[in-house]
Amino acid sequence: MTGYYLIALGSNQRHPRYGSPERIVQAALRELAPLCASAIITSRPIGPSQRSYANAAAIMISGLTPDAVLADLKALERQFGRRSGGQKWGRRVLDLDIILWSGGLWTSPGLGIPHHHFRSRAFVLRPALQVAGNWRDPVTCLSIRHLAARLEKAKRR
Ligand code: PH2
Ligand code: MG
Ligand code: MG
Repeated sequence: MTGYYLIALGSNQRHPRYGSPERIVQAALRELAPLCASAIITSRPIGPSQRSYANAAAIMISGLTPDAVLADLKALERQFGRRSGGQKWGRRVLDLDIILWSGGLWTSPGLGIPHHHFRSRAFVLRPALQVAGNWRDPVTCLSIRHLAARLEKAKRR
C-alpha cells in the first residue's frame, strides 16, 4: 500500500565530506529523492547543544510500513556518520524524523506517529508549512498551517 510521509530533517554538526549542516541537509534531500522539499532554514538550537541547526521538511512516497521507512532513515543517518548513543538532543550530523504519514496513527515499540512533540516545534512546522500546509494532524484535526500559525502567535505573547 502506498503511503505519504512527512519527514523532518535536521543537522547541527559539520561533516568531513559534506561540510556545513546546510550542505548535509542538502545532500540528505538528494538521497531521499522526495516528492517535494522545503527550503532549508537556519534555526536556533532547542536543547543542550549550542550550535544552530539547518532544518527542512520533505514529503516522501513509499510502499513500506512506517517501521521499515524508519529503518531506512536510520540507515541513512548512519551513512552520514551518525552514531547511536550520546547525549539526548546533543549535536548530530543528521536527524531524520517521521512527523506524519497518510495512514494516520501508528504506534510500535520504536516509533509513534504523529511525532510526539512536533506541534510545539517551529523548526519542524515552519519548513513543513512550505510542503504540507493543508495536511491535518490526525490527533488534533488541525492543519499544519493552523498549527504553525498557533505556535507563532503563542511565541509572540
Ligand atoms: N533537533 C533536536 C533538538 N533541538 N533544535 C533545532 N533548532 N532543530 C532541530 O532539528 C533540533 C533542535 C532533536 O532532534
Ligand atoms: Mg529530532
Ligand atoms: Mg530523530
